[in-house]
Amino acid sequence: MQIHAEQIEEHNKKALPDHRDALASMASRLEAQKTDPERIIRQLSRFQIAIPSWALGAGGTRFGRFPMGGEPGSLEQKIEDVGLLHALNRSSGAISLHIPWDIPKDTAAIKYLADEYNLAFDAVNSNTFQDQPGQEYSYKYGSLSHTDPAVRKQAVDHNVEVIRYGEALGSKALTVWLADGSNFPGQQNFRKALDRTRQSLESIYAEMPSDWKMLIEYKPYEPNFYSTVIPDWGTSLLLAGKVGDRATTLVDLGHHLPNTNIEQIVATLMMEGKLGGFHFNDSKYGDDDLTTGSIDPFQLFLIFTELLEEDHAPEEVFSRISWMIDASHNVKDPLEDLLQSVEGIKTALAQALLIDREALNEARAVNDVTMAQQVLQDAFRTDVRPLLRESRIRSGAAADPLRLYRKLEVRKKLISERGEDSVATGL
Ligand SMILES: [Mn+2]
Repeated sequence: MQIHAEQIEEHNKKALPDHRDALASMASRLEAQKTDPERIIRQLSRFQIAIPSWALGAGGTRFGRFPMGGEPGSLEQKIEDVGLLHALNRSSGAISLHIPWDIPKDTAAIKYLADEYNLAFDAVNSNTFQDQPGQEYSYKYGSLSHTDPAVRKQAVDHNVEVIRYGEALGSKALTVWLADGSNFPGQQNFRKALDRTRQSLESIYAEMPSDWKMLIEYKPYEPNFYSTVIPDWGTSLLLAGKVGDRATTLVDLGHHLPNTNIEQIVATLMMEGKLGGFHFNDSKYGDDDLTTGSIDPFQLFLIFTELLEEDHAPEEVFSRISWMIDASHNVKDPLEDLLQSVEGIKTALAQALLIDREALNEARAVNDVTMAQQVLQDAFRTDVRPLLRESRIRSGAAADPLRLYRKLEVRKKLISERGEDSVATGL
C-alpha cells in the first residue's frame, strides 16, 4: 500500500483553518518573548528518527503474543511499513535493520526499494543473544565475553558479517547489544569477562570502515538476572574509550534502573564526545517497551535540554548522533504506536528548543534556583503542537498523522493485502 500526496493534501486542507489560527496566536506569543518560531519549525523539519525493523509487528512477552494481522512478513514489507510512516510524518526517514532477522537477499534491490520511499539505512544491529538454526556454537553462556575463544570468534565473525551487509546498504554504524552476563554469584569472573568483551569489540572495530561508528549499548539486567557484562553507561564509556575514537555509547532510555538521572548521563557523555546514539522508549517499572513520552515526558524534555545545551547549532547535534526508537508493542497497532512515539520525541525537542538559554544561564550564575526551574517549566508547559503541525505541513506530511492513518484504514488494508496471519520476525 502507498499513501499518496493528494490524500495528504486533502487531509491538510481540512485542518488548515484551525491550524492557521493556532499557529498565528502561538507565533505572536513567541515573538513577544523574542523567540523566532521559524527557527524552531525549521529544526523540527530536519530532525529524523529511525524506525527499527523489529518494531513493526506485535511484540510478545514470555507469556504470550497477540499478533496484529497484516504484519510485514518480509524485509520488503518492513520497508513498506516504514515508508508509510514516513509518508505520514516525514520524520521517519530511516530504517534500522537487525541481522539475521532481516538479511537482504538482494542488497541492490532493497536499496532501490528504500530509495523509492525516501528511506536511508540507519545503524545495523547484530544478534548474539539467541542461537540461530545451524549455528555451530551456542550463546547460552555468552558471546563476545564467552570463556571459549571459538564462541567469541563466531560472535565476532557475525558482527563483521553485519557490517558487510550494512556497507552494501549505505549504513554508517553498528550497534552492539550484549545479553552476556551471569545468573548466579560465582558463575562468572567479572574482570575476565569484561576484558574478553573488550578484545572482541576491538576485533570488530578493526573491521569497520573508517567512516563508521560503533554504538555500544548497555542494560542493567535481563536476560541475565545477577550480572550483565555491560550493565551501565560507565562500563560502555570505559569500553568505548579503550576500543577507539569511533566507538561510542548508546543510551537506551529503558535500560536504566528506576529513577536514574538519564539527563545527567547524557550531559557527561556529550561533554566527552562519546554519545553515539539513542534508543527511545518509555517505561514505568523496568525495560523499555512503552511509547516514548507516554510515562515521563518531563524526563524526555530534560534529556533534550542537555542534548542542546552545548551550542546553538542543533543541526550539528542532529547529525552527530544516531536517533532511533527501540520498543516492542504488545497490544497496540505498532504503526500507530510508532507515530505516537515520533510525536512524543519531537514534542520534547520543540520544548527544549524553546528554552530561554540566556535567562537560564543568568539564573544559574547567581544561584537563583527558583528562576532556573521556572525557565525550564515555561518551556515544558508550552503547547508546541501548532509548531509540530506546521513543520509537518511544510514537509508534505499529514497535519495529524495518526488521524489520517485511521481515516485511510491502513491496518485494514495491510490485513487484506498480507493476511490476518502474517507475522513479523522480531521480538
Ligand atoms: Mn535498545
